[in-house]
Amino acid sequence: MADTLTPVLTDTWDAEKSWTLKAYRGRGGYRALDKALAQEPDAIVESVKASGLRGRGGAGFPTGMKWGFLPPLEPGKPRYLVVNADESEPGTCKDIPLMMASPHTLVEGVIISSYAIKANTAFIYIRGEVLHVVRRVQAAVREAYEAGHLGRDIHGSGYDLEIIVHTGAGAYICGEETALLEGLEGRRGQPRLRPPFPAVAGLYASPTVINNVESIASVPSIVDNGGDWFASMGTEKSKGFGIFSLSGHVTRPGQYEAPLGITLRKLIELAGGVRKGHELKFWTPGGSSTPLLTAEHLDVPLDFEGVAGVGSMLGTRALQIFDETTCVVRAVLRWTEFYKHESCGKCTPCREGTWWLVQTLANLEHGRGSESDLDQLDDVCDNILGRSFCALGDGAVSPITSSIKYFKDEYLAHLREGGCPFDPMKSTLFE
Ligand code: L3W
Ligand code: SF4
Repeated sequence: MADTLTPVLTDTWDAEKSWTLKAYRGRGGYRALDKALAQEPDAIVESVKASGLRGRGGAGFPTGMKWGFLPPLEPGKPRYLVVNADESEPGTCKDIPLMMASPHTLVEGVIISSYAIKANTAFIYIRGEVLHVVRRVQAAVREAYEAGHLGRDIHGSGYDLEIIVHTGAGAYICGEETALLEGLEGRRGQPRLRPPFPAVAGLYASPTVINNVESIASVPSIVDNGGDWFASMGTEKSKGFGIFSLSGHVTRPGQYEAPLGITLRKLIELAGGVRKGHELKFWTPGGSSTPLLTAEHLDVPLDFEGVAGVGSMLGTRALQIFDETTCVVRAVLRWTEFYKHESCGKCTPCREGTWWLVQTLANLEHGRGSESDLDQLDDVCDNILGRSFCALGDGAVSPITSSIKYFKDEYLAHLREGGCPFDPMKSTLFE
């Protein structure tokens, strides 16, 4: 059982000026790039396949396999690499700290990955609100150009690469890969029909690999240490390490990098425990789009299979911890308001359904509920789940259906007591 931290990506986050090229080189940065450029691109794809790395953006799709889906090179059809740095899943806080503390890990990952998939242009799509992150990544890209790590004839290898840092306009849906591509092409961010998947027809209808920041940032360590090294950590089908972001009612919230398969019990222990005098009530394994779990799931291995086995998803490893002072209906209402606001409006079940979900939950929370509300929640969730155009709709119903599964009594108490039975003065969560 994995029970220790494995700081690889987070190792030097606390070092002085960790984000500079000088600091990055001082700890061996851009060494992996030399190793990569000395190999054939396909050999790097094989190493990434051998590592077992699975996408760190939520879905866990095998990275090497995704790279392998690219069709053969064709004249006039460039290949692109796009980094999804649109982190905005509620509770997810790993890509932004990574880009702030160690942007060159991402830049080096982009260069190696672009070389591996034979792309000469790469985009880093960062959500527009985090201007400090945009500036930090832009500065790292500039430094990399000046040092000859980017541009023409990188390290004398004959390989050319341009990186373009693009800022989004702050829509959660642009984290969905095809909506992101629409945004990059200058259109309104709404999902496209898949297939074709981006690997076949992505940016400007060309073959495109889209990966999450953490996935791409993991590539230099794989090239430097070998695919077997990465695969020696984690579990049978969920290899390697990942950044778990703990937030909410723990003593020391923050990012904890550990092998996949570690348990929440262990992570909470490493984070100094649930805040003093309180106990765990519920938590999300991978942000609010993944069904809630409870204290009975403290020993579930946090890998793709373990979490799926108890009816949830590992997602982005955004562990939001809630103690017994939290009203589950209120927390779920807050998340549902987010989904309603972020629904792109393209399909009816999500656009209309999230509106109805907010109304019904708000009625329950604020003492306007009626006996039919639970059935109505059930019915609307049923009409969204599996009937929406993209994963946002499915994600929106996850906190509702799972909270009713584990905390139906609390919903009924809202009806019985004519509103929220929790004393808001005791809860610090929503201050
Ligand atoms: C080629 C095929 N490529 C699949 C590729 C596909 C994509 C990747 C995964 O949603 C989840 C979502 C959120 N040929 C392919 C193929 N691919 N089959 O593999 O695809 P998919 O459809 O499984 O997932 P997705 O659309 O990438 C991601 C959940 O993650 N999530 C994350 C949210 C985070 C944010 C954020 O912070 N911005 O949105 C949390 O749980 O709900 O279920 O690349 O092209 N045959
Ligand atoms: Fe847009 Fe929601 Fe439909 Fe996705 S599910 S396409 S976000 S309306």
